[in-house]
Amino acid sequence: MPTENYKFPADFVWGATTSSYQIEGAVSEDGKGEDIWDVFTKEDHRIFEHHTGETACDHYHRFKEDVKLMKEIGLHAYRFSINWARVLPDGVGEPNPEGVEFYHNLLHELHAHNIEPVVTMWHYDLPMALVNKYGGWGSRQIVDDFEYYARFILNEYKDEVKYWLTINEQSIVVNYIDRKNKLTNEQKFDPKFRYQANHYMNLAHARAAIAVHEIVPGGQCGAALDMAPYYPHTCDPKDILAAKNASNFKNYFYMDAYIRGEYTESVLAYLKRQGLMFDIQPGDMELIKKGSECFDFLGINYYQSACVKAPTPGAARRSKQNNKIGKGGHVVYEVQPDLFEGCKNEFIGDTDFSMPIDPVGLEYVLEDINDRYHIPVMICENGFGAYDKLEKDGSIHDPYRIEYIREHIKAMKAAIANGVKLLGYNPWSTFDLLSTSNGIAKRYGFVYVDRTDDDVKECKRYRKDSFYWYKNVIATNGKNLE
Ligand code: BGP
Repeated sequence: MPTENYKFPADFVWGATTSSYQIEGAVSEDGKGEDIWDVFTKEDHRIFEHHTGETACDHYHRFKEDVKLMKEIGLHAYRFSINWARVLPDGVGEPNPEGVEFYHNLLHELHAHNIEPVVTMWHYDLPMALVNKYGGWGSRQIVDDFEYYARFILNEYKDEVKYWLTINEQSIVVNYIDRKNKLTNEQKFDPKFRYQANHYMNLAHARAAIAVHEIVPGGQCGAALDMAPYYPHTCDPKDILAAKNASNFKNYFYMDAYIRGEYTESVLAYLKRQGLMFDIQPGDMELIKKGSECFDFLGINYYQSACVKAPTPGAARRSKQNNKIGKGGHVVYEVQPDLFEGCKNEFIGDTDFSMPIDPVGLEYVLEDINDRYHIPVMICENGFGAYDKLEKDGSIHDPYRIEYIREHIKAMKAAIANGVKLLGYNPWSTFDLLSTSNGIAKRYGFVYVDRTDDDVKECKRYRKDSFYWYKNVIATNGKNLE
């Protein structure tokens, strides 16, 4: 039977995704503590043209209307994150009752509409209090404090949430350490810092995963990793070796820690050779191993694939940068000295923001993960960022988004046909929200939020064409993709 004729299992979960800072707004209301995004969006203008999440999509005040829209589209699940500093303004210690209540109210609303919550504990927005106290992920103390936070929210919401994701896109936080964190100067110029921070994240994740199993009846724990397959530029064995190196360095290094409870040996050897090795204390690897025994499913955020070749001798280390202006071109490719160098894949096109569009890559990563780890997977993000236009009659025509999601759903069918245990699909994003790189102008949602980067207007919600299309996909359990 051709793979396109395969069906999604009857219990397949169709959902959609957001994250707290990008959607909530109300950044200084009702006792919320400051988080790193509150600070660096203003100070260093980290988001294109100085945009902040002060209002975002005003979800904090409109969550009831938003949950009704989720119900209308037919979502089985909604993935969102808890803002750590909203519930624990100082990162640890005294909780903020109004913040705690906000998430109870949201969860109550979701359950009243029969929508399963999938909750991320930490999606980039670290409390500033912990950065001021000891430099955030730069100190081992964060492992205890993350566990404190995890245990607090698990005890608080254990009867309302079964699916927990500990950390969003750890590999992105590590690879873009200066863009996703508020760093001290010392941290900024310490090349080892990101790998030490990564080790602390693995310890923190392990403590939280153990806590999910201890506290939540029937709790399921995962983490959401950004995932791109790394293709060789040519069949020159040096390019093929570069692609293998990139897969180890960018993907397996993180998955091996979560799922197998160990570090990928070739990556450790490379870090040692480059003078970038981090400190591992006695007991750390035992904890990471124990955490892996509590890891039930892998969340993956899939947007794009990547292409690499043998590194140019002597090329300096740098990370990838897509264009921010939405006009194509302007990509700076990643270089890891003596390991691999990014380059353009001539076989696939890309978005106006230079993200390669590659549905086949989704099938590739899903099957690769299944063959290597035999673990259930939940797609936690996948989506198309574009400039959408609100027409005078309130319609928004986004055929490019429908096309993108349709092709990725076909890839999911093929992966299921090839044995992948796919739990669900949560495209990014439920509503338009603040892009971490491009502000509100780059939109991903099924629901259009009427505001611009300069004028928050009333944030009125409008249904896009993709809203009606996805509704029909869900209603037919992925059968009707037209
Ligand atoms: C993922 C993040 C999301 C979201 C998305 C879109 O990496 O988990 O938080 O930001 O990418 O990317 P961007 O915000 O750069 O447009």
